[in-house]
Amino acid sequence: MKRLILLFLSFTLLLLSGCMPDVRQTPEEETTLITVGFSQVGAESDWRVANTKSMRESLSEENGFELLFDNARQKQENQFKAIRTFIQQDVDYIVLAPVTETGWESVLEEARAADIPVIIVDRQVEVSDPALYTSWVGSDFRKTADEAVAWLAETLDAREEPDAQVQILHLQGTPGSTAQLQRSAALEAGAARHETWTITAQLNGDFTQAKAYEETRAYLQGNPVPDVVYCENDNMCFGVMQALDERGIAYGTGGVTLITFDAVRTALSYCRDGKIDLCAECNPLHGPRVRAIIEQLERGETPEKQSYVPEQLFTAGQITDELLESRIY
Ligand code: GYE
Repeated sequence: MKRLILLFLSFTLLLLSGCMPDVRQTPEEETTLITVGFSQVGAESDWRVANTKSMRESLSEENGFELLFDNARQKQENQFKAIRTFIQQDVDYIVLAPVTETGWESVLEEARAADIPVIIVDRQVEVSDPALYTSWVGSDFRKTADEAVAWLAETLDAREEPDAQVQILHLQGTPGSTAQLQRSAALEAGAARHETWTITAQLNGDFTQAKAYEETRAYLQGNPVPDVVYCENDNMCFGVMQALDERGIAYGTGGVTLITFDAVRTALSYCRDGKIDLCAECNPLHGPRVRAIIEQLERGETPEKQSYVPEQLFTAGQITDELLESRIY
């Protein structure tokens, strides 16, 4: 493995050459930085921006790392390019936040052949040989989404007419990403269990506000107002709110029920104000966890193969000023 070695040789040379005759010669010092290539999905959402910040802060020079960062702009081929560049640069570790689950075998084989450990963050990779990556850290997407769907079932049951038909509009994230697959599967399973629930449409908002707004706007032009909108992330929920606002359709308390994932501060504050009904948390602060994994590997220890971050659901009553102030994303 390569290390970026900063020898204070030039300093010593200056001393020897007599340029700084009054400064006493220090023993030769060595600073070793661990080089990490990080292939990030993009900057599509507030969650993603917070995730990038967390990674940059943890894998900083101060903490002993040299971070090579690549923004793939939500394209897998850009991630392939970035990883191959990291391999050429002979980095010590590769961190990959994969855009989708499939298609990683070859490039991960190349990293393995170069003897570079790969740590996966956030979404998962589907590979035949799990030894192709060292460790994964992220959310239990299915568990949190099942909890959100259970909340919806309870909320609908508590309505005056629990047997009324429920029309659900479903805003999906990037197709084939773990966050999309598992959040979608939870809702689909919920709909299969409840005869009264109908998913009226599944719109691809690609986890962005702009796309969700466009899709919802077009949908509302030709369809009845849904009872529930299930948004697979906060930014798509903001896009939905924009489209509903434009048509003067009420949402939140007394209007269309809005469910969203991530629970970034802006979404939590809408939730506290009764505009969003449920925020299902997804924690983006993976930087310290990735740093800890690398440090374990440096010590020759074996990190957990998979580690999940703890998360919870929020409704208005649970959102205090202190929570909003202390929320760093
Ligand atoms: O929910 C969304 C982001 O993969 C958990 O990606 C992540 C998702 C997150 O764009 O906001």
